[in-house]
Amino acid sequence: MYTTSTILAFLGTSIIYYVFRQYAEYLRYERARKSLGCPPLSQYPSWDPIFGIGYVKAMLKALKEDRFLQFQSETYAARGAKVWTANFLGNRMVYSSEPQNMKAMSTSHKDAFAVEPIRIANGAITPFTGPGVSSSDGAKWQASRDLVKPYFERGGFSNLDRLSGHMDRLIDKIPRDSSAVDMQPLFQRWFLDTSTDFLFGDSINSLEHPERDWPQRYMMKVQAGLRVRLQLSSFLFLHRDKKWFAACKRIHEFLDGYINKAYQDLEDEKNSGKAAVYASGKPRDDFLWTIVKRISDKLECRNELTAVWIPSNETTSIFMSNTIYALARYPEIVAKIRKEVLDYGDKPLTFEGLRSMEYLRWTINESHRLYPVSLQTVRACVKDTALPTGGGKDGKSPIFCAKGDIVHCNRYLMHRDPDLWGPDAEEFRPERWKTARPMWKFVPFGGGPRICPAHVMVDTECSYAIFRILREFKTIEARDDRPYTATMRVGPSSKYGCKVAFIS
Ligand code: HEM
Ligand SMILES: *[C@@H]1O[C@H](CO)[C@@H](O)[C@H](O)[C@H]1NC(C)=O
Ligand SMILES: CC(=O)N[C@H]1CO[C@H](CO)[C@@H](O)[C@@H]1O
Repeated sequence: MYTTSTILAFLGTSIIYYVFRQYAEYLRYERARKSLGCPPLSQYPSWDPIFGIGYVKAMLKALKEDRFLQFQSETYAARGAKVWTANFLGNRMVYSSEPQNMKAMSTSHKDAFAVEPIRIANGAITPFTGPGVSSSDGAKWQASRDLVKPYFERGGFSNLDRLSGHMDRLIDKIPRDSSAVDMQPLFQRWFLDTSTDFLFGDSINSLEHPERDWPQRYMMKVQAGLRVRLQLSSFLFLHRDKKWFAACKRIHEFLDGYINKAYQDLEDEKNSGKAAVYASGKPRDDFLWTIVKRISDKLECRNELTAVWIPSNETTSIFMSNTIYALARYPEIVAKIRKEVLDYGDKPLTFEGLRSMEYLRWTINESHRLYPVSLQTVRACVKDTALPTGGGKDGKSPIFCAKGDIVHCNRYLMHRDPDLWGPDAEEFRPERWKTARPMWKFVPFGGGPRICPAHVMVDTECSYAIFRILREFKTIEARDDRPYTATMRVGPSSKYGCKVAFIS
């Protein structure tokens, strides 16, 4: 039997040990900070120095009330600083909205930062996927990056033919009688169709068969669970959602169907000496096909596939939906793009043709600026370092990032910062791109060696969609008066969708 006094003695020793360890860690932090010449960071106030419950609760509340974007602006504004720190469940978070820090973290200081510790090492995502291009560092990352690169380069430049059939089906779904339509789910299905086509060489065709979008619905469950798990971090054991594990399994089975077929095609190609083709007779050239030729392990193949598939739902489709949402509110911008579209005439639409439409490209950039699909670049700091700016009273001193800190570079705030864009920063005004030289204050796709490999593809697909829609319709009308309300899934998306009418 334990007596009360042994229990008390045990508790007492644990507390003393804890306090000592915290104190030693504090001294180490302070010494390293001073040796790098960094002033202390502005801090989110908290009554609980151990878990930072106050901050955690404020964030969860904002998420629940669909006020996460406002929460970003407010927490920064309340600190009166572009860099600050907070305790989140015992982890030190560093937040920055300074372009120079985004640049340093992505380029010159990139070796002091990593993604594996926050995505893989703690087991957060491993029930679903292993290391792939978006979740690994170092040599493993480089190998995966090389593997996916040729695919995205080719995909971005030459897929207009492949897009056209899916686009025809999307346009067919738009009412011709000026009645309202919610474009958000249509774009999501369009994107599911194009991405399964590009990734696996076989489209789900959910625009014609809406019930077939189940992989996205399961993926949604998987992603919601992943987000919880990534946030729980050291408290991962609390997450035991059976439905989540079941959803992972369904997605694995879905992907394995394609993977098995690809290995079978490869085998047949070897045996027959004839190149694998699609039902249409065209040679196979999808993403999966390029990777099965280089990876013989099925599981590894699936990891590479999911690493590309994870960022693919709700990115391009939400971006397109946001762009149409904005256009529906600016008829004069629509008129200018439509003029470019009509001036292009009937000649076959090419990648270069799309690139030549200046106003359309300005509009695309303006949409990325105001509605960035990815809010922040997040990395774990793996060795003590100083990022260039945002610290001290004048906000110009370097800032200290200690090993173990989780550093967030916020692009949403940067993209709307009047100090960087002028007083009309919040306005949707494509003309600003006539003179804007964005550099690191505009990084919708990140930058440096880890820049989104799909960035050319995304802009091409979005310009293509707008071109085709505006060749068909004269104007777009908003059919929803509520202000844009972002709800957080992978990134922010419009809570009320994108209800508009197209007028021919
Ligand atoms: C509007 C659409 C999209 C936006 C705004 C976007 C943005 C981003 C951003 C900000 C990053 C992080 C860059 C960094 O860490 O510095 C990223 C990484 C990545 N994105 Fe995208 N993305 C989009 C669509 C896509 C699509 C459609 C795919 C795939 C089909 C994709 C695949 C990836 C991959 C694989 C990475 C990881 C790259 C690496 O770590 O080396 N993205 N994206
Ligand atoms: C759009 O932004 C990119 C940076 O992502 C920039 O390189 C490009 O020049 C901009 N395009 C136009 C037309 O201003
Ligand atoms: C996070 C996520 O998975 N989002 C969407 C994926 O696509 C479907 C539509 O097929 C949406 O309903 C999800 O919200």
